[in-house]
Amino acid sequence: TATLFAAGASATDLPRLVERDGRHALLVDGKPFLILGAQAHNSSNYPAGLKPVWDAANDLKANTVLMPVAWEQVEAVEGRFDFSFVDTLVKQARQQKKKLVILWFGTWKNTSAQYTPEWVKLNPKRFPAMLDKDGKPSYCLSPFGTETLKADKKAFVAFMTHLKKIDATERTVLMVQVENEVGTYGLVRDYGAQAQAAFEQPVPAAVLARQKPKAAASGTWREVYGDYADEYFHAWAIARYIGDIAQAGRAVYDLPMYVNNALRNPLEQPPKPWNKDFASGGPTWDVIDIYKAAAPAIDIVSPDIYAPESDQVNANLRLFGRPDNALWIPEIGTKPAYGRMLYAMLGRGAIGVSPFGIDYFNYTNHPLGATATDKTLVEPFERVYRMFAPIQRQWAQWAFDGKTQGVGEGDDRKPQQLDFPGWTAKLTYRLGRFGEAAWGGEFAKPTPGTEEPNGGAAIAQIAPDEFIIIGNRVRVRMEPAEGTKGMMLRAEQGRFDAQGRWVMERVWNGDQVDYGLNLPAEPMMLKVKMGRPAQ
Ligand code: N0T
Repeated sequence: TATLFAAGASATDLPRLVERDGRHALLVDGKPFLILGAQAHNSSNYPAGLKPVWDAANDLKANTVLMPVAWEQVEAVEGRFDFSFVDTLVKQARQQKKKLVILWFGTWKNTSAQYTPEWVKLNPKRFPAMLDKDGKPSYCLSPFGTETLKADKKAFVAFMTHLKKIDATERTVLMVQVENEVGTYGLVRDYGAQAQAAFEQPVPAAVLARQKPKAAASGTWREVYGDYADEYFHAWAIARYIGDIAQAGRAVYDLPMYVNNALRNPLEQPPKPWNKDFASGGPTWDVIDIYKAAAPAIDIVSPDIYAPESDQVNANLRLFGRPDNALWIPEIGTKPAYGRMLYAMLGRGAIGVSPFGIDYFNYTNHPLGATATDKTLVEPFERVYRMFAPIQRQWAQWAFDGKTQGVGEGDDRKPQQLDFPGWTAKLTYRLGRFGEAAWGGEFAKPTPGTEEPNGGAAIAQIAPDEFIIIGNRVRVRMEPAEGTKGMMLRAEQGRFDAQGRWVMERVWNGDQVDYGLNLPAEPMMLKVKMGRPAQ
């Protein structure tokens, strides 16, 4: 793999996404990069809002900050652009040694028009809303508003042009999110004249080729997709709109671009037709193919995870991480329960993750996130970031090579298993030093501190018989794959130094390895050597 990125890669190469064997990497300076992100609160996109963001991001040990830039802020007066905040943001990010992901809050922010400039808000004739069946305007701007599209695109292109001007040599900005959590609540699609006319047209071939027809192989949206026609059509209309904006921006400055999604329930299988239960037309997992077909300039459809139940989180990781869609989690709630799920995300080869509201601004989005606005806010995430930060590039490379896996403790507290070529990792939770329930008394009781699930591990197979294990509050037992013989030979606790060399701090044996590797409350990094007896 050393040669893979050698050709032509230099420090000023554009960040870009690559795929190999169904796995993904974000290449920065030609090498895989792991985004250990921190997303600011929504209204922190002003110079005075930045310090509490840097402070929190630094406490978290994040390498990247996700920050909105709003249409209302850069084009308050039509045609007059002001990118002074972008200048301040990029300059301070460099001082703070942080990369940036910029979120373009334009036509839609959580589906609404609240971030559009006043001249857009006050001119519904020129910038029309979606209409319901009775012709009543919705709160949501229509994806068929040709003037809206033109105006948003013009502002976005101006923004990307500016970004190129200030960042083409340093590349502080890694990616751009186009709009935020799009779709429409309460209305399945636009019933305006233009929308209706398009709805009655045949489904475009590009969509047919990707999104499996349900009723007929071709025809109108209703004919092909039956009860799903309205929401699929709306997804197509919005995706096309965003894809158009993204494409125009990339023509100027070709950064990776993505959309984020306020999720539908991933456990509803098969997904039922829309019933006001999520934002119709948003990039939910079941319409990823429509987004791919209608918005080829969008690289990734990504989940914003605000349901902390482990089966919800795992289902979303499975549904959004695909050979044609890199796993990238631009938002997770800051409730401590999400902390352990970072092991699952990074183990599964995500290009990155970012808790939302890593910001000491005096505001909390509880119950989506934590109530804390001080250092305790970042602790559940810092604990894991701390372990990955020193090996971020190495981990991204291992993940891209398919060598990593990971899990967070399930809400059911049950054992889990990760299968690697030749070896199996068995993970158990809530165990004390011995975990021998049969001995009774204290032995039968779970370890204090494990009342709530808070364990997990991420494991990389760095050689056929060698593993790096990062985890906490878990017992990891490495075993030979079924039908083979083998054993653990040596477990070293340690770390990698700045040159990427392993520094052994102690050898684990005795109590620390009885019944398995007993990873304590605070995360540890172990290098484990396995072996097979001579035949
Ligand atoms: C998020 C954030 C911010 C199971 C909420 C989450 C951010 C946006 N929206 O603080 O507004 O800009 O992307 C929506 C969560 C839906 C509720 C799910 C309950």
